[in-house]
Amino acid sequence: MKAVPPNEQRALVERLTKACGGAYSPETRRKYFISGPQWAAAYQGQALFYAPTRQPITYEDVIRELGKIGVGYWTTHDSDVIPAEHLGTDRQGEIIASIQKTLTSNDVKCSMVTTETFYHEVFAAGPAAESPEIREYSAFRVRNTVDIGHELGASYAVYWPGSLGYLTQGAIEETQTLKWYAEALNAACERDIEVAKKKGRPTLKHCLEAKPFEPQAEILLPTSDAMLAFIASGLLTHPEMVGLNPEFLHELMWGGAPRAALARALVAGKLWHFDINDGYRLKHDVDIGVGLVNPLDWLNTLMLLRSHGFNGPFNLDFKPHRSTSNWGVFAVSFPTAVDRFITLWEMAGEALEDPILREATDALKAGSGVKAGTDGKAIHEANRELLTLHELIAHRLVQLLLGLHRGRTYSV
Ligand code: GLT
Ligand code: MN
Ligand code: MN
Repeated sequence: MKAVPPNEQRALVERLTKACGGAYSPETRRKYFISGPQWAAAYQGQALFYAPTRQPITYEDVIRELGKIGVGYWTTHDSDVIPAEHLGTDRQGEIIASIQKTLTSNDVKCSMVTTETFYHEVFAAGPAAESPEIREYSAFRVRNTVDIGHELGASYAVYWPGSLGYLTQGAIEETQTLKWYAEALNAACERDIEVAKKKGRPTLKHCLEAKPFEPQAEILLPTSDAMLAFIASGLLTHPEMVGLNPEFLHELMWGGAPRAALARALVAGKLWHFDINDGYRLKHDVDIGVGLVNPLDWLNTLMLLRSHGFNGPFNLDFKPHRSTSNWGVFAVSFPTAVDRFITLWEMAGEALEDPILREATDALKAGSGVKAGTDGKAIHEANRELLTLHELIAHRLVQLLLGLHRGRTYSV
């Protein structure tokens, strides 16, 4: 193939993206509760061993481009859009007003706000450090985020305490640190009740997000299950206002099954918000676009969510590849991520209606009808042929994923 000079590269990427087919219209995309994070779109490709590969972009750029693609919701950290030194000042009010204008003119809504409690140097020892003035600052930050959320019309607040932990143990006392962390969440909930009342709005849904490691080596609340225990621990003054924002990859990172983790959140009534992405088990937080690594796991996960009536928010918490250009972030990363999600979501709906899967799962639940009392061996014998359906169900799901159920085969 001939070399592709710089001025012809976009046209090539565009032509091949189109040739992939399977794209939804912006109107169709807007029918789903899918949100685009400011930090994902503005991510410059940097990491511990990586220099940035993309130029900074603004919230105006992100909101405008999300609107064009058909991502109807936008999410942000406080400090993604307001420099830390302006938080809580008049300048914050001006920035919020300008964001609101940008959102309105692009027909995008702010669905969720979150507080950055990991990047700023004040959080070197985490948001619940020993020093009372650090903890007072954390409380200020989460309360202020609640204010921002109400100003922007959000319904959700997310907390990712990735710096609540340590590199080496012994310096902090874990039970005390957890109590201090709860105090920050209590401060956020109490402020929320006040502001919601004043504004005549419902209170926000406060959602905890777990990640097993990064940036701290050892994390005090490393999994969604640890978060559930924390919510029920008695340390929160308003546990009914606090639920979960699980992230698909964060469950894989500790070796968990995302679908089973979500099931535990569902039975606790705490699945409120969901970060969608993909990646590898027992590795670091690569935040790859949804469905690019584990589409079968995703299909299964969405079947569970659909059958329990969870319709979002689905937050596109992924990092466009470092090799993707600023232009490519909105021409390829976001639209293809949204479209893979919608395809998997619709496929999950079809799978729930699939007559073969239906009959197989119903038959398994009906059992053999043989009354064998307490004779385990006889019970097993009576169900023996029925249980073969487990493997057939797995085959059928792969068929649906690969389109084999529509007669797709490969000739040899
Ligand atoms: C950070 C983290 C994400 C969280 C974000 C919310 S920040 O990028 O890795 O998983 O959802 O604070
Ligand atoms: Mn996340
Ligand atoms: Mn992640």
